[in-house]
Amino acid sequence: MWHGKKVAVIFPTYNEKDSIRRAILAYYATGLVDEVIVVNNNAAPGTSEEVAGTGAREIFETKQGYGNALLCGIDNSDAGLVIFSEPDGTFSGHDVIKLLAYSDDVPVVFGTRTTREFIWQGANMGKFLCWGNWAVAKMTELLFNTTLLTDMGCTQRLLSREALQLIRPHLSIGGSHFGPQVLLEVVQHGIPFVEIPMNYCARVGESSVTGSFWKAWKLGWRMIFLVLSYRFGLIARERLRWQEAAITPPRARQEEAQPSTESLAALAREVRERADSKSGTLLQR
Ligand SMILES: Nc1nc2c(ncn2[C@@H]2O[C@H](COP(=O)(O)OP(=O)(O)OP(=O)(O)O)[C@@H](O)[C@H]2O)c(=O)[nH]1
Ligand SMILES: [Mg+2]
Repeated sequence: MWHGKKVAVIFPTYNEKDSIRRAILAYYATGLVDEVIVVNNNAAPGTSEEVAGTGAREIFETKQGYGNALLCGIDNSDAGLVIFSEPDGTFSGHDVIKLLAYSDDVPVVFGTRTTREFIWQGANMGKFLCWGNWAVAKMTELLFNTTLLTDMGCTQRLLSREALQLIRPHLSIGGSHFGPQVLLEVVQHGIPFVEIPMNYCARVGESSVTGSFWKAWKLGWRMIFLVLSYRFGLIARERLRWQEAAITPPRARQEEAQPSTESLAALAREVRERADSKSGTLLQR
């Protein structure tokens, strides 16, 4: 739970049998996650056995692809805050609190894996992937004149239910470039967002997408083509913009909940008094 909102994590799974159990437990161990939804996308044999007993809810999507798996998870969740992630050991449950902290201010929080201090040894984030993701993100930022972006391919992110409801009818990509489509729909709907660094670790097991140079190269060009298609209206659709949808943004809700100066002063006094009495007790000892 986060400020009265249910928190769900969606883990699509295809080839993460050896890491999924640990990932689920790590996210639950934060004490902030109410539900982990595992979307079994014709996953490796033995995956269900690893999920059993962790408390996660396993659902099945037979249509192959990262996007299809995520869409199935979204449609089967009623949480107020939904975190997309991967159970391959690359992301850390520790970052859940960072995503949630920013969700107080914005309805969408994207992760970035291009901050040097957060890239761990053995992570699949060499120069080609790092600069490639950065370049496509910068291209998007410039073409849409939007908020700072530094990673087009980070799959750990948080979306509020309101943001998801707005963009859901527009999400159509079943494959790996579903992630960039979510980002572009958020931008096109004018939904406020921020991008924050995520810890990025070595993958457990074989990567089936960005582990191969040529697959990553192809995905890169597909992302560029997608960005250009959005920018030049090839995917023109009527969209209800965030502001027109009259959804109370989280920041406004925060402002409403701002305590008065008087009550803040009383609180500060109380904290000071408590600190004074505590140090008095220590001195007496
Ligand atoms: N390859 C593949 N992945 C799928 C499929 N359905 C869901 N996924 C999920 O998509 C995510 C990305 O696949 P990975 O093999 O981790 O690819 P990767 O090379 O690590 O790619 P990135 O995580 O984007 O860097 C994983 O969480 C998979 O579980 C599918 O049909 N094929
Ligand atoms: Mg991965």
